[in-house]
Amino acid sequence: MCVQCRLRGAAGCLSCELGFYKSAPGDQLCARCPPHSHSAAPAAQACHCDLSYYRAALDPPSSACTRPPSAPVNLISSVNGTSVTLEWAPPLDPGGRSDVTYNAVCRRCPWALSRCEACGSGTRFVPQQTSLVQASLLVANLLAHMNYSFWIEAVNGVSDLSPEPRRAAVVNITTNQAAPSQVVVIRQERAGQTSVSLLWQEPEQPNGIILEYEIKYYEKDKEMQSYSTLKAVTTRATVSGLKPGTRYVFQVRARTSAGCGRFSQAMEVETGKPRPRYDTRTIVWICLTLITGLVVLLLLLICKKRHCGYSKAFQDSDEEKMHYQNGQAPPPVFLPLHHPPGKLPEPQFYAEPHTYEEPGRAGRSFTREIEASRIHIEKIIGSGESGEVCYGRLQVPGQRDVPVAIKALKAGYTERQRRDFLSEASIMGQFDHPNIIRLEGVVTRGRLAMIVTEYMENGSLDAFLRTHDGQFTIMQLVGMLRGVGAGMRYLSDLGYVHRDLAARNVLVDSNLVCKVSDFGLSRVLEDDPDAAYTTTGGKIPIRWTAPEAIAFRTFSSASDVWSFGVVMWEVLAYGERPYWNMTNRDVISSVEEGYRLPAPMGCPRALHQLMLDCWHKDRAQRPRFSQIVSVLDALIRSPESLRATATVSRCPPPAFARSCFDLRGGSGGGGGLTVGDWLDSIRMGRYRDHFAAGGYSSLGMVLRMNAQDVRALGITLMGHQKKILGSIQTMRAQLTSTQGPRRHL
Ligand code: ACK
Repeated sequence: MCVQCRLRGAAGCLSCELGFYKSAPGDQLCARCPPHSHSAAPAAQACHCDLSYYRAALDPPSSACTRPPSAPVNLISSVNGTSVTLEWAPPLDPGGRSDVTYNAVCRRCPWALSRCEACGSGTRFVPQQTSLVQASLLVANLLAHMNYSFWIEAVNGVSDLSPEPRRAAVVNITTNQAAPSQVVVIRQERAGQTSVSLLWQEPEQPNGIILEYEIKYYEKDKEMQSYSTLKAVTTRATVSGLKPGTRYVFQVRARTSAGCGRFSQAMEVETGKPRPRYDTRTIVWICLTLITGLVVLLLLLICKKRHCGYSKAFQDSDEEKMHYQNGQAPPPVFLPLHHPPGKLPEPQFYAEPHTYEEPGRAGRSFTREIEASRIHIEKIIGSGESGEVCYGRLQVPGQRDVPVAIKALKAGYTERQRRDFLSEASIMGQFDHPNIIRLEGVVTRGRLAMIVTEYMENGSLDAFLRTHDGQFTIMQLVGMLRGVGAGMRYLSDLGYVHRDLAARNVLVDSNLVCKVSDFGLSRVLEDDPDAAYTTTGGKIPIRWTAPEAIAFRTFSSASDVWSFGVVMWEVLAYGERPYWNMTNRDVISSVEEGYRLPAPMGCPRALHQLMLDCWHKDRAQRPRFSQIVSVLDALIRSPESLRATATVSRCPPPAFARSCFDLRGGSGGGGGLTVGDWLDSIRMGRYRDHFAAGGYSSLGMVLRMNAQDVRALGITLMGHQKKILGSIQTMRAQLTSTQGPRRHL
C-alpha cells in the first residue's frame, strides 16, 4: 500500500500534496500540516517545523510546532533582611505550549568586585530553584548588605531545542542588615569537675562584625528553673563554677550590632565525678608527701624572702585560670554576665575605649556609659533605617536586672550617622519626666553605638491601639492623651520642639502610661517612614505637621500642638492612618483649603473641638500644651462632658472622595465600585486576576474576607496581604460608621 496516497482508485495512488502529510498507512486522508510546520515535498510522512519552531520528543506529529516562551513579566521583589520573595506573572507568549515552568538564577555582586558571581551553595530556594510551576519563590540565607541579581527564566518543553538564549526577567536587589546566622559547630575542649572548656566556629554568615558570643548553660532538664550566661569575645570559653558529676547543656550564639543570632544546637557535657575516697594508708602517704613538699617549699620561700603567697597552689585550677584571664592582657576571653558584684574585677570588654563626639556641649554629662557586658540582649523587637531595637536586661550591681530597650546603630555607619544617632541619647538624658521615655545610658566603646532606655511593654501607641481596636473606654483614651500632653508640656517648657510627634513615636507601658520618645537629629530625616521630602528641603511627616512648618520649616511648640491634635485623632480612631489613603500632596492642598479631619466614630464633641483648636491655621491661636493638659484634666474630672459625641464622617474632602468608599449603595456593597477599582485604589491592581479566579466579583464579597481567604488566593507577600486586609478593615469601618457609632466599652 502506498502510505502517502491521498486517494486510491483506478488512477492508483495520488500522493499527499505540499502542505499535507500522512504519517501511517491506512484509509485516512492526508492531513493538513499542523500550525508552524510545513512539508518540504509532496508525499510527506510528517511536516517539518518552521524556523525557530520545534516539536518536543513526546509531541505527536499532529501537534503544532511550538517555540520557547517569552520572558516572565512584572517581576517584583520584596526584601526582608537577608531573604527576598520574588513574584512574577507568566510570559505574555507561552510559545504555544502549556508546560511553562521557571528557573531562578542567582548572582551576587559584591561592592568591591566589578562583576557578579554565582550565589553559592549556601543560598536556599523555597520551594526549589528550577522547574518552578508557580510564579513565586523565596530565596533565603543571602548575605547581609549585598547586591544580588535574580534572573527568572521561563522555559517550556522545547526550550532545550532552541539555540537562542533563554528569555528572563531580571531584578536587582540589596539585602538589609540581619542578625548573624546560627553557630553550628560547637565542641567540648575539656571537661573538669567544675568547669568545661568549649570551642566553636564563627557562624557561616556573620552579617557584620561579631561583637561577642553568648554561652547559655544549665543543668540538663532544669532550663525552666534557671540558666546562666557567659560572654566571650573569641570562639572559645571556659565555664566555671559547675557542679561535679552533673550533666550540663550548653548553647552558643553570636551577636552583632544587628542583634543576636539563633542559639546553636544544645550540646551536653558531664562534669567529672568527685575524686574517689582513699583508704587510710593512701591518705597517710599523701599527707606525708604533702608535709615533706610543704617543708621544702617553705624553706625555699624563706630563702627567697617570701614575696608572694602560695595558697593559690591549692586553688581550683579553673579559678586560677579565670583570675588570670580577667586580670591580664590580652583582654578577657569570657565574662560571667550575672556574676556577683565585687567578686571579679570589672572587665574592660573592648580594648579601645572611644569617646563619642557630642553634637552640643550638653552631651556627655547627660549620658551614662554602660559596659556592654552588663547588657543581655534577648530578642529583636523592631527595626528602623538606622538599626535594630532589641529587648534585653540590664544588670545593675546589687539589684535585680532591669528590662530595657536597646537601640543599636547598624554596622557600616559613618561618623556623622553615629554622632546623629547618639545625639538622641544626649537629648533624652536631659529629660526627667514620667511621660518622657527614660534613658538608662549608652554603649559607645569601640565600634559600638547603642542607646539603652526603659522598656515599654506595650510598644508604640499606634500599633498598640490597632491591635486593641475598640477595647478601651473613652476615659482610658483621654488618660493616654493626658500623658502625652503632659510630656509635651514638659518639653515645651524646656523649649524643646519635637518635630515628629505622632502615635508611632509614643510608647506605652504595661499600665497604659504613654511616654513621648524619638528624639535626636537623625530621626525626622532618616528613620521615620512617614516622612516625605518637601520642596523646602528636608523630610517632613506631612500628615502630622502644621502647614507653616511644611511650607517654611517654622517648627515651634505651636507646630507640635498641631501634631498633638493629629495624635488625638489617631488615638480616638484606634490607630487609623490620618487622612486615610490620600496622597501627601492631597493632604497639603486640602488642609490649605481649610479641610480638617472629621471626628472619629464615637469621639466626644469636646475632644474633636480640642483637635480643631490644635489645627488652627494661625499658630498663635492654637492652645498651649499647658492649656491642653488643663482641658483634658477638666474632661477627666467631669465624665458627663464626654457624653455628647461629634457628628461622624469618615470621608476625606469631596475632591478626594474616590478614596472614600460609599458602601451604602448597591446590594453587594461598594455602590458600583468594582473589585478592580478598589484594588487599583490601593495599588494592588496586580491581584485583579487572583480575586476574579477566587470568585470575588463584588466588594460585598470582599468585605467578608479574612486573612486566610486572602492567603488562599495565592497572595504570598506578607506586605500585600496586610495592605489588602487593612483596606478591607477600613471599608468595614466606613460601613459601620454609616450605620452607627463605634461602641466604646
Ligand atoms: O510597636 P513596637 O513594638 O514598639 O515596635 C517599635 C520598634 O521598637 C521600633 O521602634 C519598639 N520600641 C522602641 N523603643 C521601645 C521601648 N523603649 N520599649 C519597648 N519597645 C520599644 C517599638
